[in-house]
Amino acid sequence: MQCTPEQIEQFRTQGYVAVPNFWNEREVRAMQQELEQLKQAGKLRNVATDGDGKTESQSKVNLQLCPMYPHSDFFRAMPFAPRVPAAVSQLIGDPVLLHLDQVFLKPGRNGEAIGAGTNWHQDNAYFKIGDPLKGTAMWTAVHDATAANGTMRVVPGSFREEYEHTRDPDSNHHIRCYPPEERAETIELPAGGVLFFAYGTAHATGANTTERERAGVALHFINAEVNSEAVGGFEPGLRPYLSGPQASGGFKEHGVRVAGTWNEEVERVLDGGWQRAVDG
Ligand SMILES: O=C(O)CCC(=O)C(=O)O
Repeated sequence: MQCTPEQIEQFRTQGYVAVPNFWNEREVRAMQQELEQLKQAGKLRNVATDGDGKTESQSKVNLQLCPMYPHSDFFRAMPFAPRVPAAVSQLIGDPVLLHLDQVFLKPGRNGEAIGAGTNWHQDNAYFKIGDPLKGTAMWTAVHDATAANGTMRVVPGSFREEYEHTRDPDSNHHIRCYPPEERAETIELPAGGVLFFAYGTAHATGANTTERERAGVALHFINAEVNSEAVGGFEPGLRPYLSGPQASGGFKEHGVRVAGTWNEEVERVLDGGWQRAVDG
């Protein structure tokens, strides 16, 4: 996987770049199957609240699992798929570390209940690195992501600005900001497409107004230069090096070699082997 010079330029000047067809059809199907198993195992929690930041909403549902890797060997392997560090290192430079993994799933409309979006924020309001282009999220559309089902919106160039964040009353733990929404772009992506956006890029997702669920897997990466500054995410010793001389294929951080297992994991999940991956 190589980003084109135009894609790299867009990331550096606008703070985001969309790459359709990043994952193939088998990989997408395996993601959907593994998520279904995690959902059925009760691992995803509704983080949407009724406007007080505390009371779990019965009418809005924003299901989140963070982190994912302790619950799924499949999702643990995803950032080690060779095209991931290859693309990320072109955007933020080597060495690349995985900083956090999580999933947000918005169920389809079900009676009164609706899949809820995640309000505007800059990831750097959590992570606080000095150069907001030295960290990037890689958001994978696990299902086709459209305006109607609340796909990602971003404010181009917003990594140059720092917005004030306050507690998000619609979530039990998030913070939010109020960026200039009139500048926002809506990023529609077919399933398997990814959106890279820098830690400083203001972004939000909307409500899912369709009948079908929609999920996004968000992997966050930093350049090793900012490892000691970055707060939140995995504890520093548990942030796997994915490139550079300290990369051990996950052995140092996970105690097992994870690099090289992605294709096997995809086939295992497609064969119905989820029981070995989901704990508890
Ligand atoms: O998928 C979503 O709803 C939000 C994802 C997100 O905001 C993030 O990864 O920072």
